[in-house]
Amino acid sequence: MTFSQQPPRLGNQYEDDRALRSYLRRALPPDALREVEPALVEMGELAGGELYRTQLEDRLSEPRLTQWDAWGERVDRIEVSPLWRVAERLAAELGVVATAYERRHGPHSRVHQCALAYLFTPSTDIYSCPLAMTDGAARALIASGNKALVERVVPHLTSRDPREFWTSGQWMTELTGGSDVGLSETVARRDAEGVWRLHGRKWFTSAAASQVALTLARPEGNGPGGRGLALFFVETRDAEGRLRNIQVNRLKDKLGTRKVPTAELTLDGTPAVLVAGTNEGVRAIAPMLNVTRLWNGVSAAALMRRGVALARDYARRRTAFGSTLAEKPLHADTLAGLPAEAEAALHLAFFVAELTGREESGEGCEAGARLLRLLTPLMKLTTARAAVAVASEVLEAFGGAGYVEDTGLPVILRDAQVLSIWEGTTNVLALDAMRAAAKEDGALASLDEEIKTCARSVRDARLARAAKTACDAFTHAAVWLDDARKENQVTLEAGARRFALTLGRATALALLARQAQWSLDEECDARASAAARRFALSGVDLIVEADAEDSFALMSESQAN
Ligand code: MFK
Repeated sequence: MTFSQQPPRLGNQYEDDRALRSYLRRALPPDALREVEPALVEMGELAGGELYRTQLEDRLSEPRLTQWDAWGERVDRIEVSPLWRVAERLAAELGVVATAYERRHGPHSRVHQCALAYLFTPSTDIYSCPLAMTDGAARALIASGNKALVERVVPHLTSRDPREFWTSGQWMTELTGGSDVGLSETVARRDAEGVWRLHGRKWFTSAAASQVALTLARPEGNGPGGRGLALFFVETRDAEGRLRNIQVNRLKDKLGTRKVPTAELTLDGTPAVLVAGTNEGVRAIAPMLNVTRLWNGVSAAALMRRGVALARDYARRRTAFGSTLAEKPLHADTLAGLPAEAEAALHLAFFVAELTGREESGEGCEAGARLLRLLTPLMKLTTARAAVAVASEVLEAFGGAGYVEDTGLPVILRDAQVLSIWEGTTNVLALDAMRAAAKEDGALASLDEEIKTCARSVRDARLARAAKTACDAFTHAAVWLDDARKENQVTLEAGARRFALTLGRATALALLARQAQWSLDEECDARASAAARRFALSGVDLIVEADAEDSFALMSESQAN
């Protein structure tokens, strides 16, 4: 008989997710969990069923830009893929943004919303991008205190009615670069009627098909740098559906996120509304960045979980050398590191969601706000790096099939790769975290206390060793920071990434250990404990005394140095 290989299959992605369900049982009050669970079961069913099937069928379709109509009129119409059209409707109806603003469960609403996003994301080919920016725009507008915009725009961004629902873009990156936003060259001028008009080029505008966008521009006469920029709100089309003095020059040809219509735009007198003052635009857009960074972390955990679910299922079906892959010690050992990373990322991202929810519902405190400011970049960079590594290993777990496009597997790696690039690269966020640690008095001490509190909740002896790894890694990083601050700026900056990753991984481990003890006690389940112990062996303390001079020497390749 000819051998025939079975593809991996997915079940209900909520019901099958032991780590998510266990976390929600611990983190949510029982009545809140009872109320939100039906929506999560529904989303899990869609994600493992209809949406997943549509995703595989829709694999080859990509957004299309039509610049001219048949009669020579410039139209710049972007059509998104069929999967994205379904995703837009479902996202509105199922409240993937709205849940966080309806606040049915007070501070827990963010956790509820992130759980929906976590289930929705892996089956919708990064439709999480426009949703993240929409959520971020709602947050930034609310934080701005601009009553007129809040009343007119936020109800659309947070609507459950697909006919009313708007998504928002986040137009920041220009030709001058995506990290040093203060170099932006787009100029804002007031016309004779007093309307602000934007002139410039935006070089990397994700989800360009959105109805509205938040963007930065320099009011004429302002000084240089981020402080001279202002935050503007743009409605992309007029009542007839024509773009408002915006040209879509082309869509980017990217490695991944191929369903996301990322565009290069020219703004040629685009009317815009000032959101919050004529300067300090970077500060004004920061609430948006923090929300999109939270989505980034939730998406990283979600993509890892998807890869793990597929690789595990396949390992039970695939037979080679006389047994299934799941029965092979080396395969099991290799795969074990992946759920450990995914589970740790889940706890880190959802802890930031908890802190965010507390802030948003007015139940936060100053210490919580400082911790959130420090942990957001740490969480984003830590989970993103893990997602790239896990996605790569997932593909290898399938052998050659993982390298073949119509299995639907390679896209996981390509899409994961963006997570460590957009919304701040690993290095930019490591430096941001370093600045936050210096500026936010007591943030590091609060993080230390959080890690120690988690460790103190652990009683199981083997788990306690894992928790100690987290505490020791934090202490080593803190000692390194003190020494590096005394030494010089070069040492400090050169080590920022190792410092940030050590803090991020130590926090993730401590949170996972706390969950694992709870799971041992309340669920008699040792799997979270196994994940924590495995994670503790997988590089938590990354601090080393690397010589910055060596690094600069290695930058040069020529004979003469
Ligand atoms: C899967 C879902 C994922 C989501 C999809 C998203 C797709 C979107 C695609 C994109 O748009 S990618 C482009 C995103 N771009 C970035 O993330 C920018 C990366 N660069 C940085 O984050 C830089 O650190 C930064 C631009 C902020 C540096 O600019 P500046 O001009 O040097 O600002 P500075 O001096 O650091 O900060 C100015 C003020 O803002 C300071 O406050 P004060 O004026 O009170 O001193 C900062 O403390 C504050 N600030 C900066 N970042 C903050 C913040 N406050 C709170 N939170 C932050 N994150």
